[in-house]
Amino acid sequence: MNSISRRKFLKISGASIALSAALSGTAGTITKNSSLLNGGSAKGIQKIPTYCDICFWKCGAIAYLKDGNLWKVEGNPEDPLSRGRLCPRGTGGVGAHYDPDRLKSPLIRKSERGEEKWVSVTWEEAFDFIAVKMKKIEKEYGPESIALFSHGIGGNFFKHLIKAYGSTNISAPSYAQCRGPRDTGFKLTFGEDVSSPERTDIKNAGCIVLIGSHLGENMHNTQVQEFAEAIENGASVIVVDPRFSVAAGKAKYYLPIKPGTDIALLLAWMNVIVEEKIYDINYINKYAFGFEHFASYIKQFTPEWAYPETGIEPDLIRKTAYEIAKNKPKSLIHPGRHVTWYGDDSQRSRAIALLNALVGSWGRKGGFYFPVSMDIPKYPYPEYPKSMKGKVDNPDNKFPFSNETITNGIREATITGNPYPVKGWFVYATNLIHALPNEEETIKAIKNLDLLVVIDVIPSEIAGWADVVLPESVYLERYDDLNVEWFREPFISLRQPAVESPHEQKPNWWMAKKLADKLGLGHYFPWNNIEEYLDFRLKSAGYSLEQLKKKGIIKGDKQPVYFDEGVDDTFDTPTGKIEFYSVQLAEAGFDPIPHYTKPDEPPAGYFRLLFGRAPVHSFSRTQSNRVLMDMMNENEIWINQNIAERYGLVSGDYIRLKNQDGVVSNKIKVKATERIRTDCVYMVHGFGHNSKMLKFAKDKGASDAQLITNYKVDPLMGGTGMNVNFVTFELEV
Ligand SMILES: Nc1nc2c(c(=O)[nH]1)N[C@H]1C(S)=C(S)[C@@H](COP(=O)(O)OP(=O)(O)OC[C@H]3O[C@@H](n4cnc5c(=O)[nH]c(N)nc54)[C@H](O)[C@@H]3O)O[C@H]1N2
Ligand SMILES: Nc1nc2c(c(=O)[nH]1)N[C@H]1C(S)=C(S)[C@@H](COP(=O)(O)OP(=O)(O)OC[C@H]3O[C@@H](n4cnc5c(=O)[nH]c(N)nc54)[C@H](O)[C@@H]3O)O[C@H]1N2
Ligand code: SF4
Ligand SMILES: [Mo]
Repeated sequence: MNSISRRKFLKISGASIALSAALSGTAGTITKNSSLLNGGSAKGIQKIPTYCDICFWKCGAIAYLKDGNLWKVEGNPEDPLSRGRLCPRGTGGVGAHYDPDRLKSPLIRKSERGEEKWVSVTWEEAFDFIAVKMKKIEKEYGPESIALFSHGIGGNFFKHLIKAYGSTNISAPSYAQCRGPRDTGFKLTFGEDVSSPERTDIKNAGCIVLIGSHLGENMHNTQVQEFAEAIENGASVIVVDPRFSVAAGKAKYYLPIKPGTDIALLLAWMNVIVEEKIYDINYINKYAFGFEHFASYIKQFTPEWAYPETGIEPDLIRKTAYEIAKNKPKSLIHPGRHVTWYGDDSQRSRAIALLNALVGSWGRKGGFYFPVSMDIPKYPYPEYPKSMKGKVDNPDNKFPFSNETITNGIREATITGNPYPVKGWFVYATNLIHALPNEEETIKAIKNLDLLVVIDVIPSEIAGWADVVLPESVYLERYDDLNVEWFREPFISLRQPAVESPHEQKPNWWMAKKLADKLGLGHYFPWNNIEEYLDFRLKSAGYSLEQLKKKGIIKGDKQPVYFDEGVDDTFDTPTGKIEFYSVQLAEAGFDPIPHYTKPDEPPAGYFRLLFGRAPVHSFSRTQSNRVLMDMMNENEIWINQNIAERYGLVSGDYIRLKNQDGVVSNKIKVKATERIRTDCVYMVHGFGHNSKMLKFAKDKGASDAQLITNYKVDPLMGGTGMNVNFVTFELEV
């Protein structure tokens, strides 16, 4: 870790300790009972290993209790993902437990949907209400008419419940609004996707190319640590981003690309590498299918051709192509993660996959390793009922290369009733109002429902639309399913409670089990409590819960992860090779080799709206966390300095943004900067809450989601490209 980020980490842990100390002084007024679970005495320091849930990376953590009160959370040194260090968000995790705006008891709606008027009910009443509605929906429409949206491992028991009920309509925005096109592009090329945590061997790379993926603001912990390590070891970094990101500050080459033109750059890079025969010739001879075809196609896409498209000078395109080729095979063109940008995202991801193939990085040290895991059997549940109707999200296989359920497909079916009606939604740990593009469509779908159940920890916007809200214990207060990780070394980790929930909140497994009983599905939850479930799974692999509780981690034996170490070098594609030419794409009517289309230009006076992450926040889930808000309590709109001057704006002014469809944002603070191109603006995602019950987070900053009324659907897999909205400035606030 470089010195700047190390300082930042220290500053942040200092801040959270101070704040949590202050909070624990008043803990009695905030929480019913913060007392120690895993020991008798409430005196002194207790350490309880668990794993983090401020995002879904699942870093191993240690929760510290001081005199029975939650004090701080640090990295678990035993854990291969955190390597003893949490990111700033994970360190601020204590704020989730102490948040005074938390949901406290189950709620049932008492007026119109979305008005946020509730009666507080008992768990029994809430489950009775839900079960009656579910049975009615099942009788009228069939069990498939209940869908589940769920993000993160906490959703596992609800997934099990919904499958037991007879529906496979289960989806998360982490697919069609996030990594879906990347998975499709890589699978079409190599026969496998890059999974999560990504199989990127960042720490061993000699050259790292970041296309958008803004590591350092995107704080996926292991990747950021490995990125710092690679830089210390002298790796050269190439950053392609319309905005000078934190990562760009570490780059040898920074390419301020015109938004939406990355495919042109990728084609030009591949043109140089192929024409000058600086690719990995042995690797290509051994593994490639359709290379000749590809090589003749790529001839036309010279750096001179790409220059007017991308704004990147031919000389710089050549220099960076040489840099990428020179470091082969330790040249890692990062696949990105949030890649739903312009609707041609699977093809852009395929171009990234092909560039990696040219330099032979797939399966090689410093490129992409093959992740391994421990073999922990699943719980032997009874078989799920078979659905005759199948899934609702992708009628007639409209998106032939989708590998998971498409959130927006379920939403569309809920609006249209095709291919069959969807009448009930369960929403677990995903704030669909902020996560799906076009809020109006989401609300339209919700209005067609007979039942909306939201399981959350705070009164999020989606909870505001619910019929029933179920308050969950935060991750520091509960067990979850085992994390059987796929990584460069095999390990399992445990989430276990460090403190009790302060009010009526309950863990997901308990809710799913109770509801199963009400629905006559108790036999799908044959264990009495989650400890019994976890212990059963662990014992069937020769371990025990007692053993895992001690350190929170059990590691397996080292296994080969590169081709050189003996990993099977076959590819699960139709040809068994790396597909430079894809017959299956051609047969389905798509470009067999990635093709570039010009992005739409912003209308006069408008700027393309770009968005991304801030190091101290996760999505729209941390703006009520007082520790993290202490570090950043609103977002800003990045505007190019010259553009700002033209509008008479200086940093610190407040404006509103108006998009192409006339939607106007909350007021947002201006950041006038040279660090962004003149044709786009940038803001951090997740702010601008409007739920009335989010007393603290409400109206702090503006919401990108609200302005994303337009989206372009990826024809291969149904993902929603969201970087296709334009905004202008309203100076009167
Ligand atoms: N702190 C923090 N870290 C997180 C998360 C979080 O919420 N908070 N979320 C996690 C999750 S789930 C994900 S998916 C990742 C997302 O993180 P990434 O995958 O890194 O997200 P991107 O959308 O690739 O990155 C946004 C960057 O892309 C740039 N960009 C926008 N348009 C273009 C373009 O047309 N071309 C190019 N080359 N660049 C462009 C933007 O300027 C911005 O710098 O972050 C993960 N890490
Ligand atoms: N406009 C826009 N849309 C996006 C993105 C973007 O950058 N901009 N990013 C996309 C990406 S990359 C992704 S991965 C998705 C992420 O999408 P989501 O995962 O849906 O992210 P959030 O909007 O933060 O919703 C998380 C919800 O979970 C709740 N929650 C937090 N902890 C718990 C818990 O312990 N239990 C329960 N039950 N609930 C909990 C939070 O309060 C919040 O309401 O969004 C996608 N959509
Ligand atoms: S990356 Fe940060 S927020 Fe995500 S799990 Fe790890 S420590 Fe927690
Ligand atoms: Mo994501």
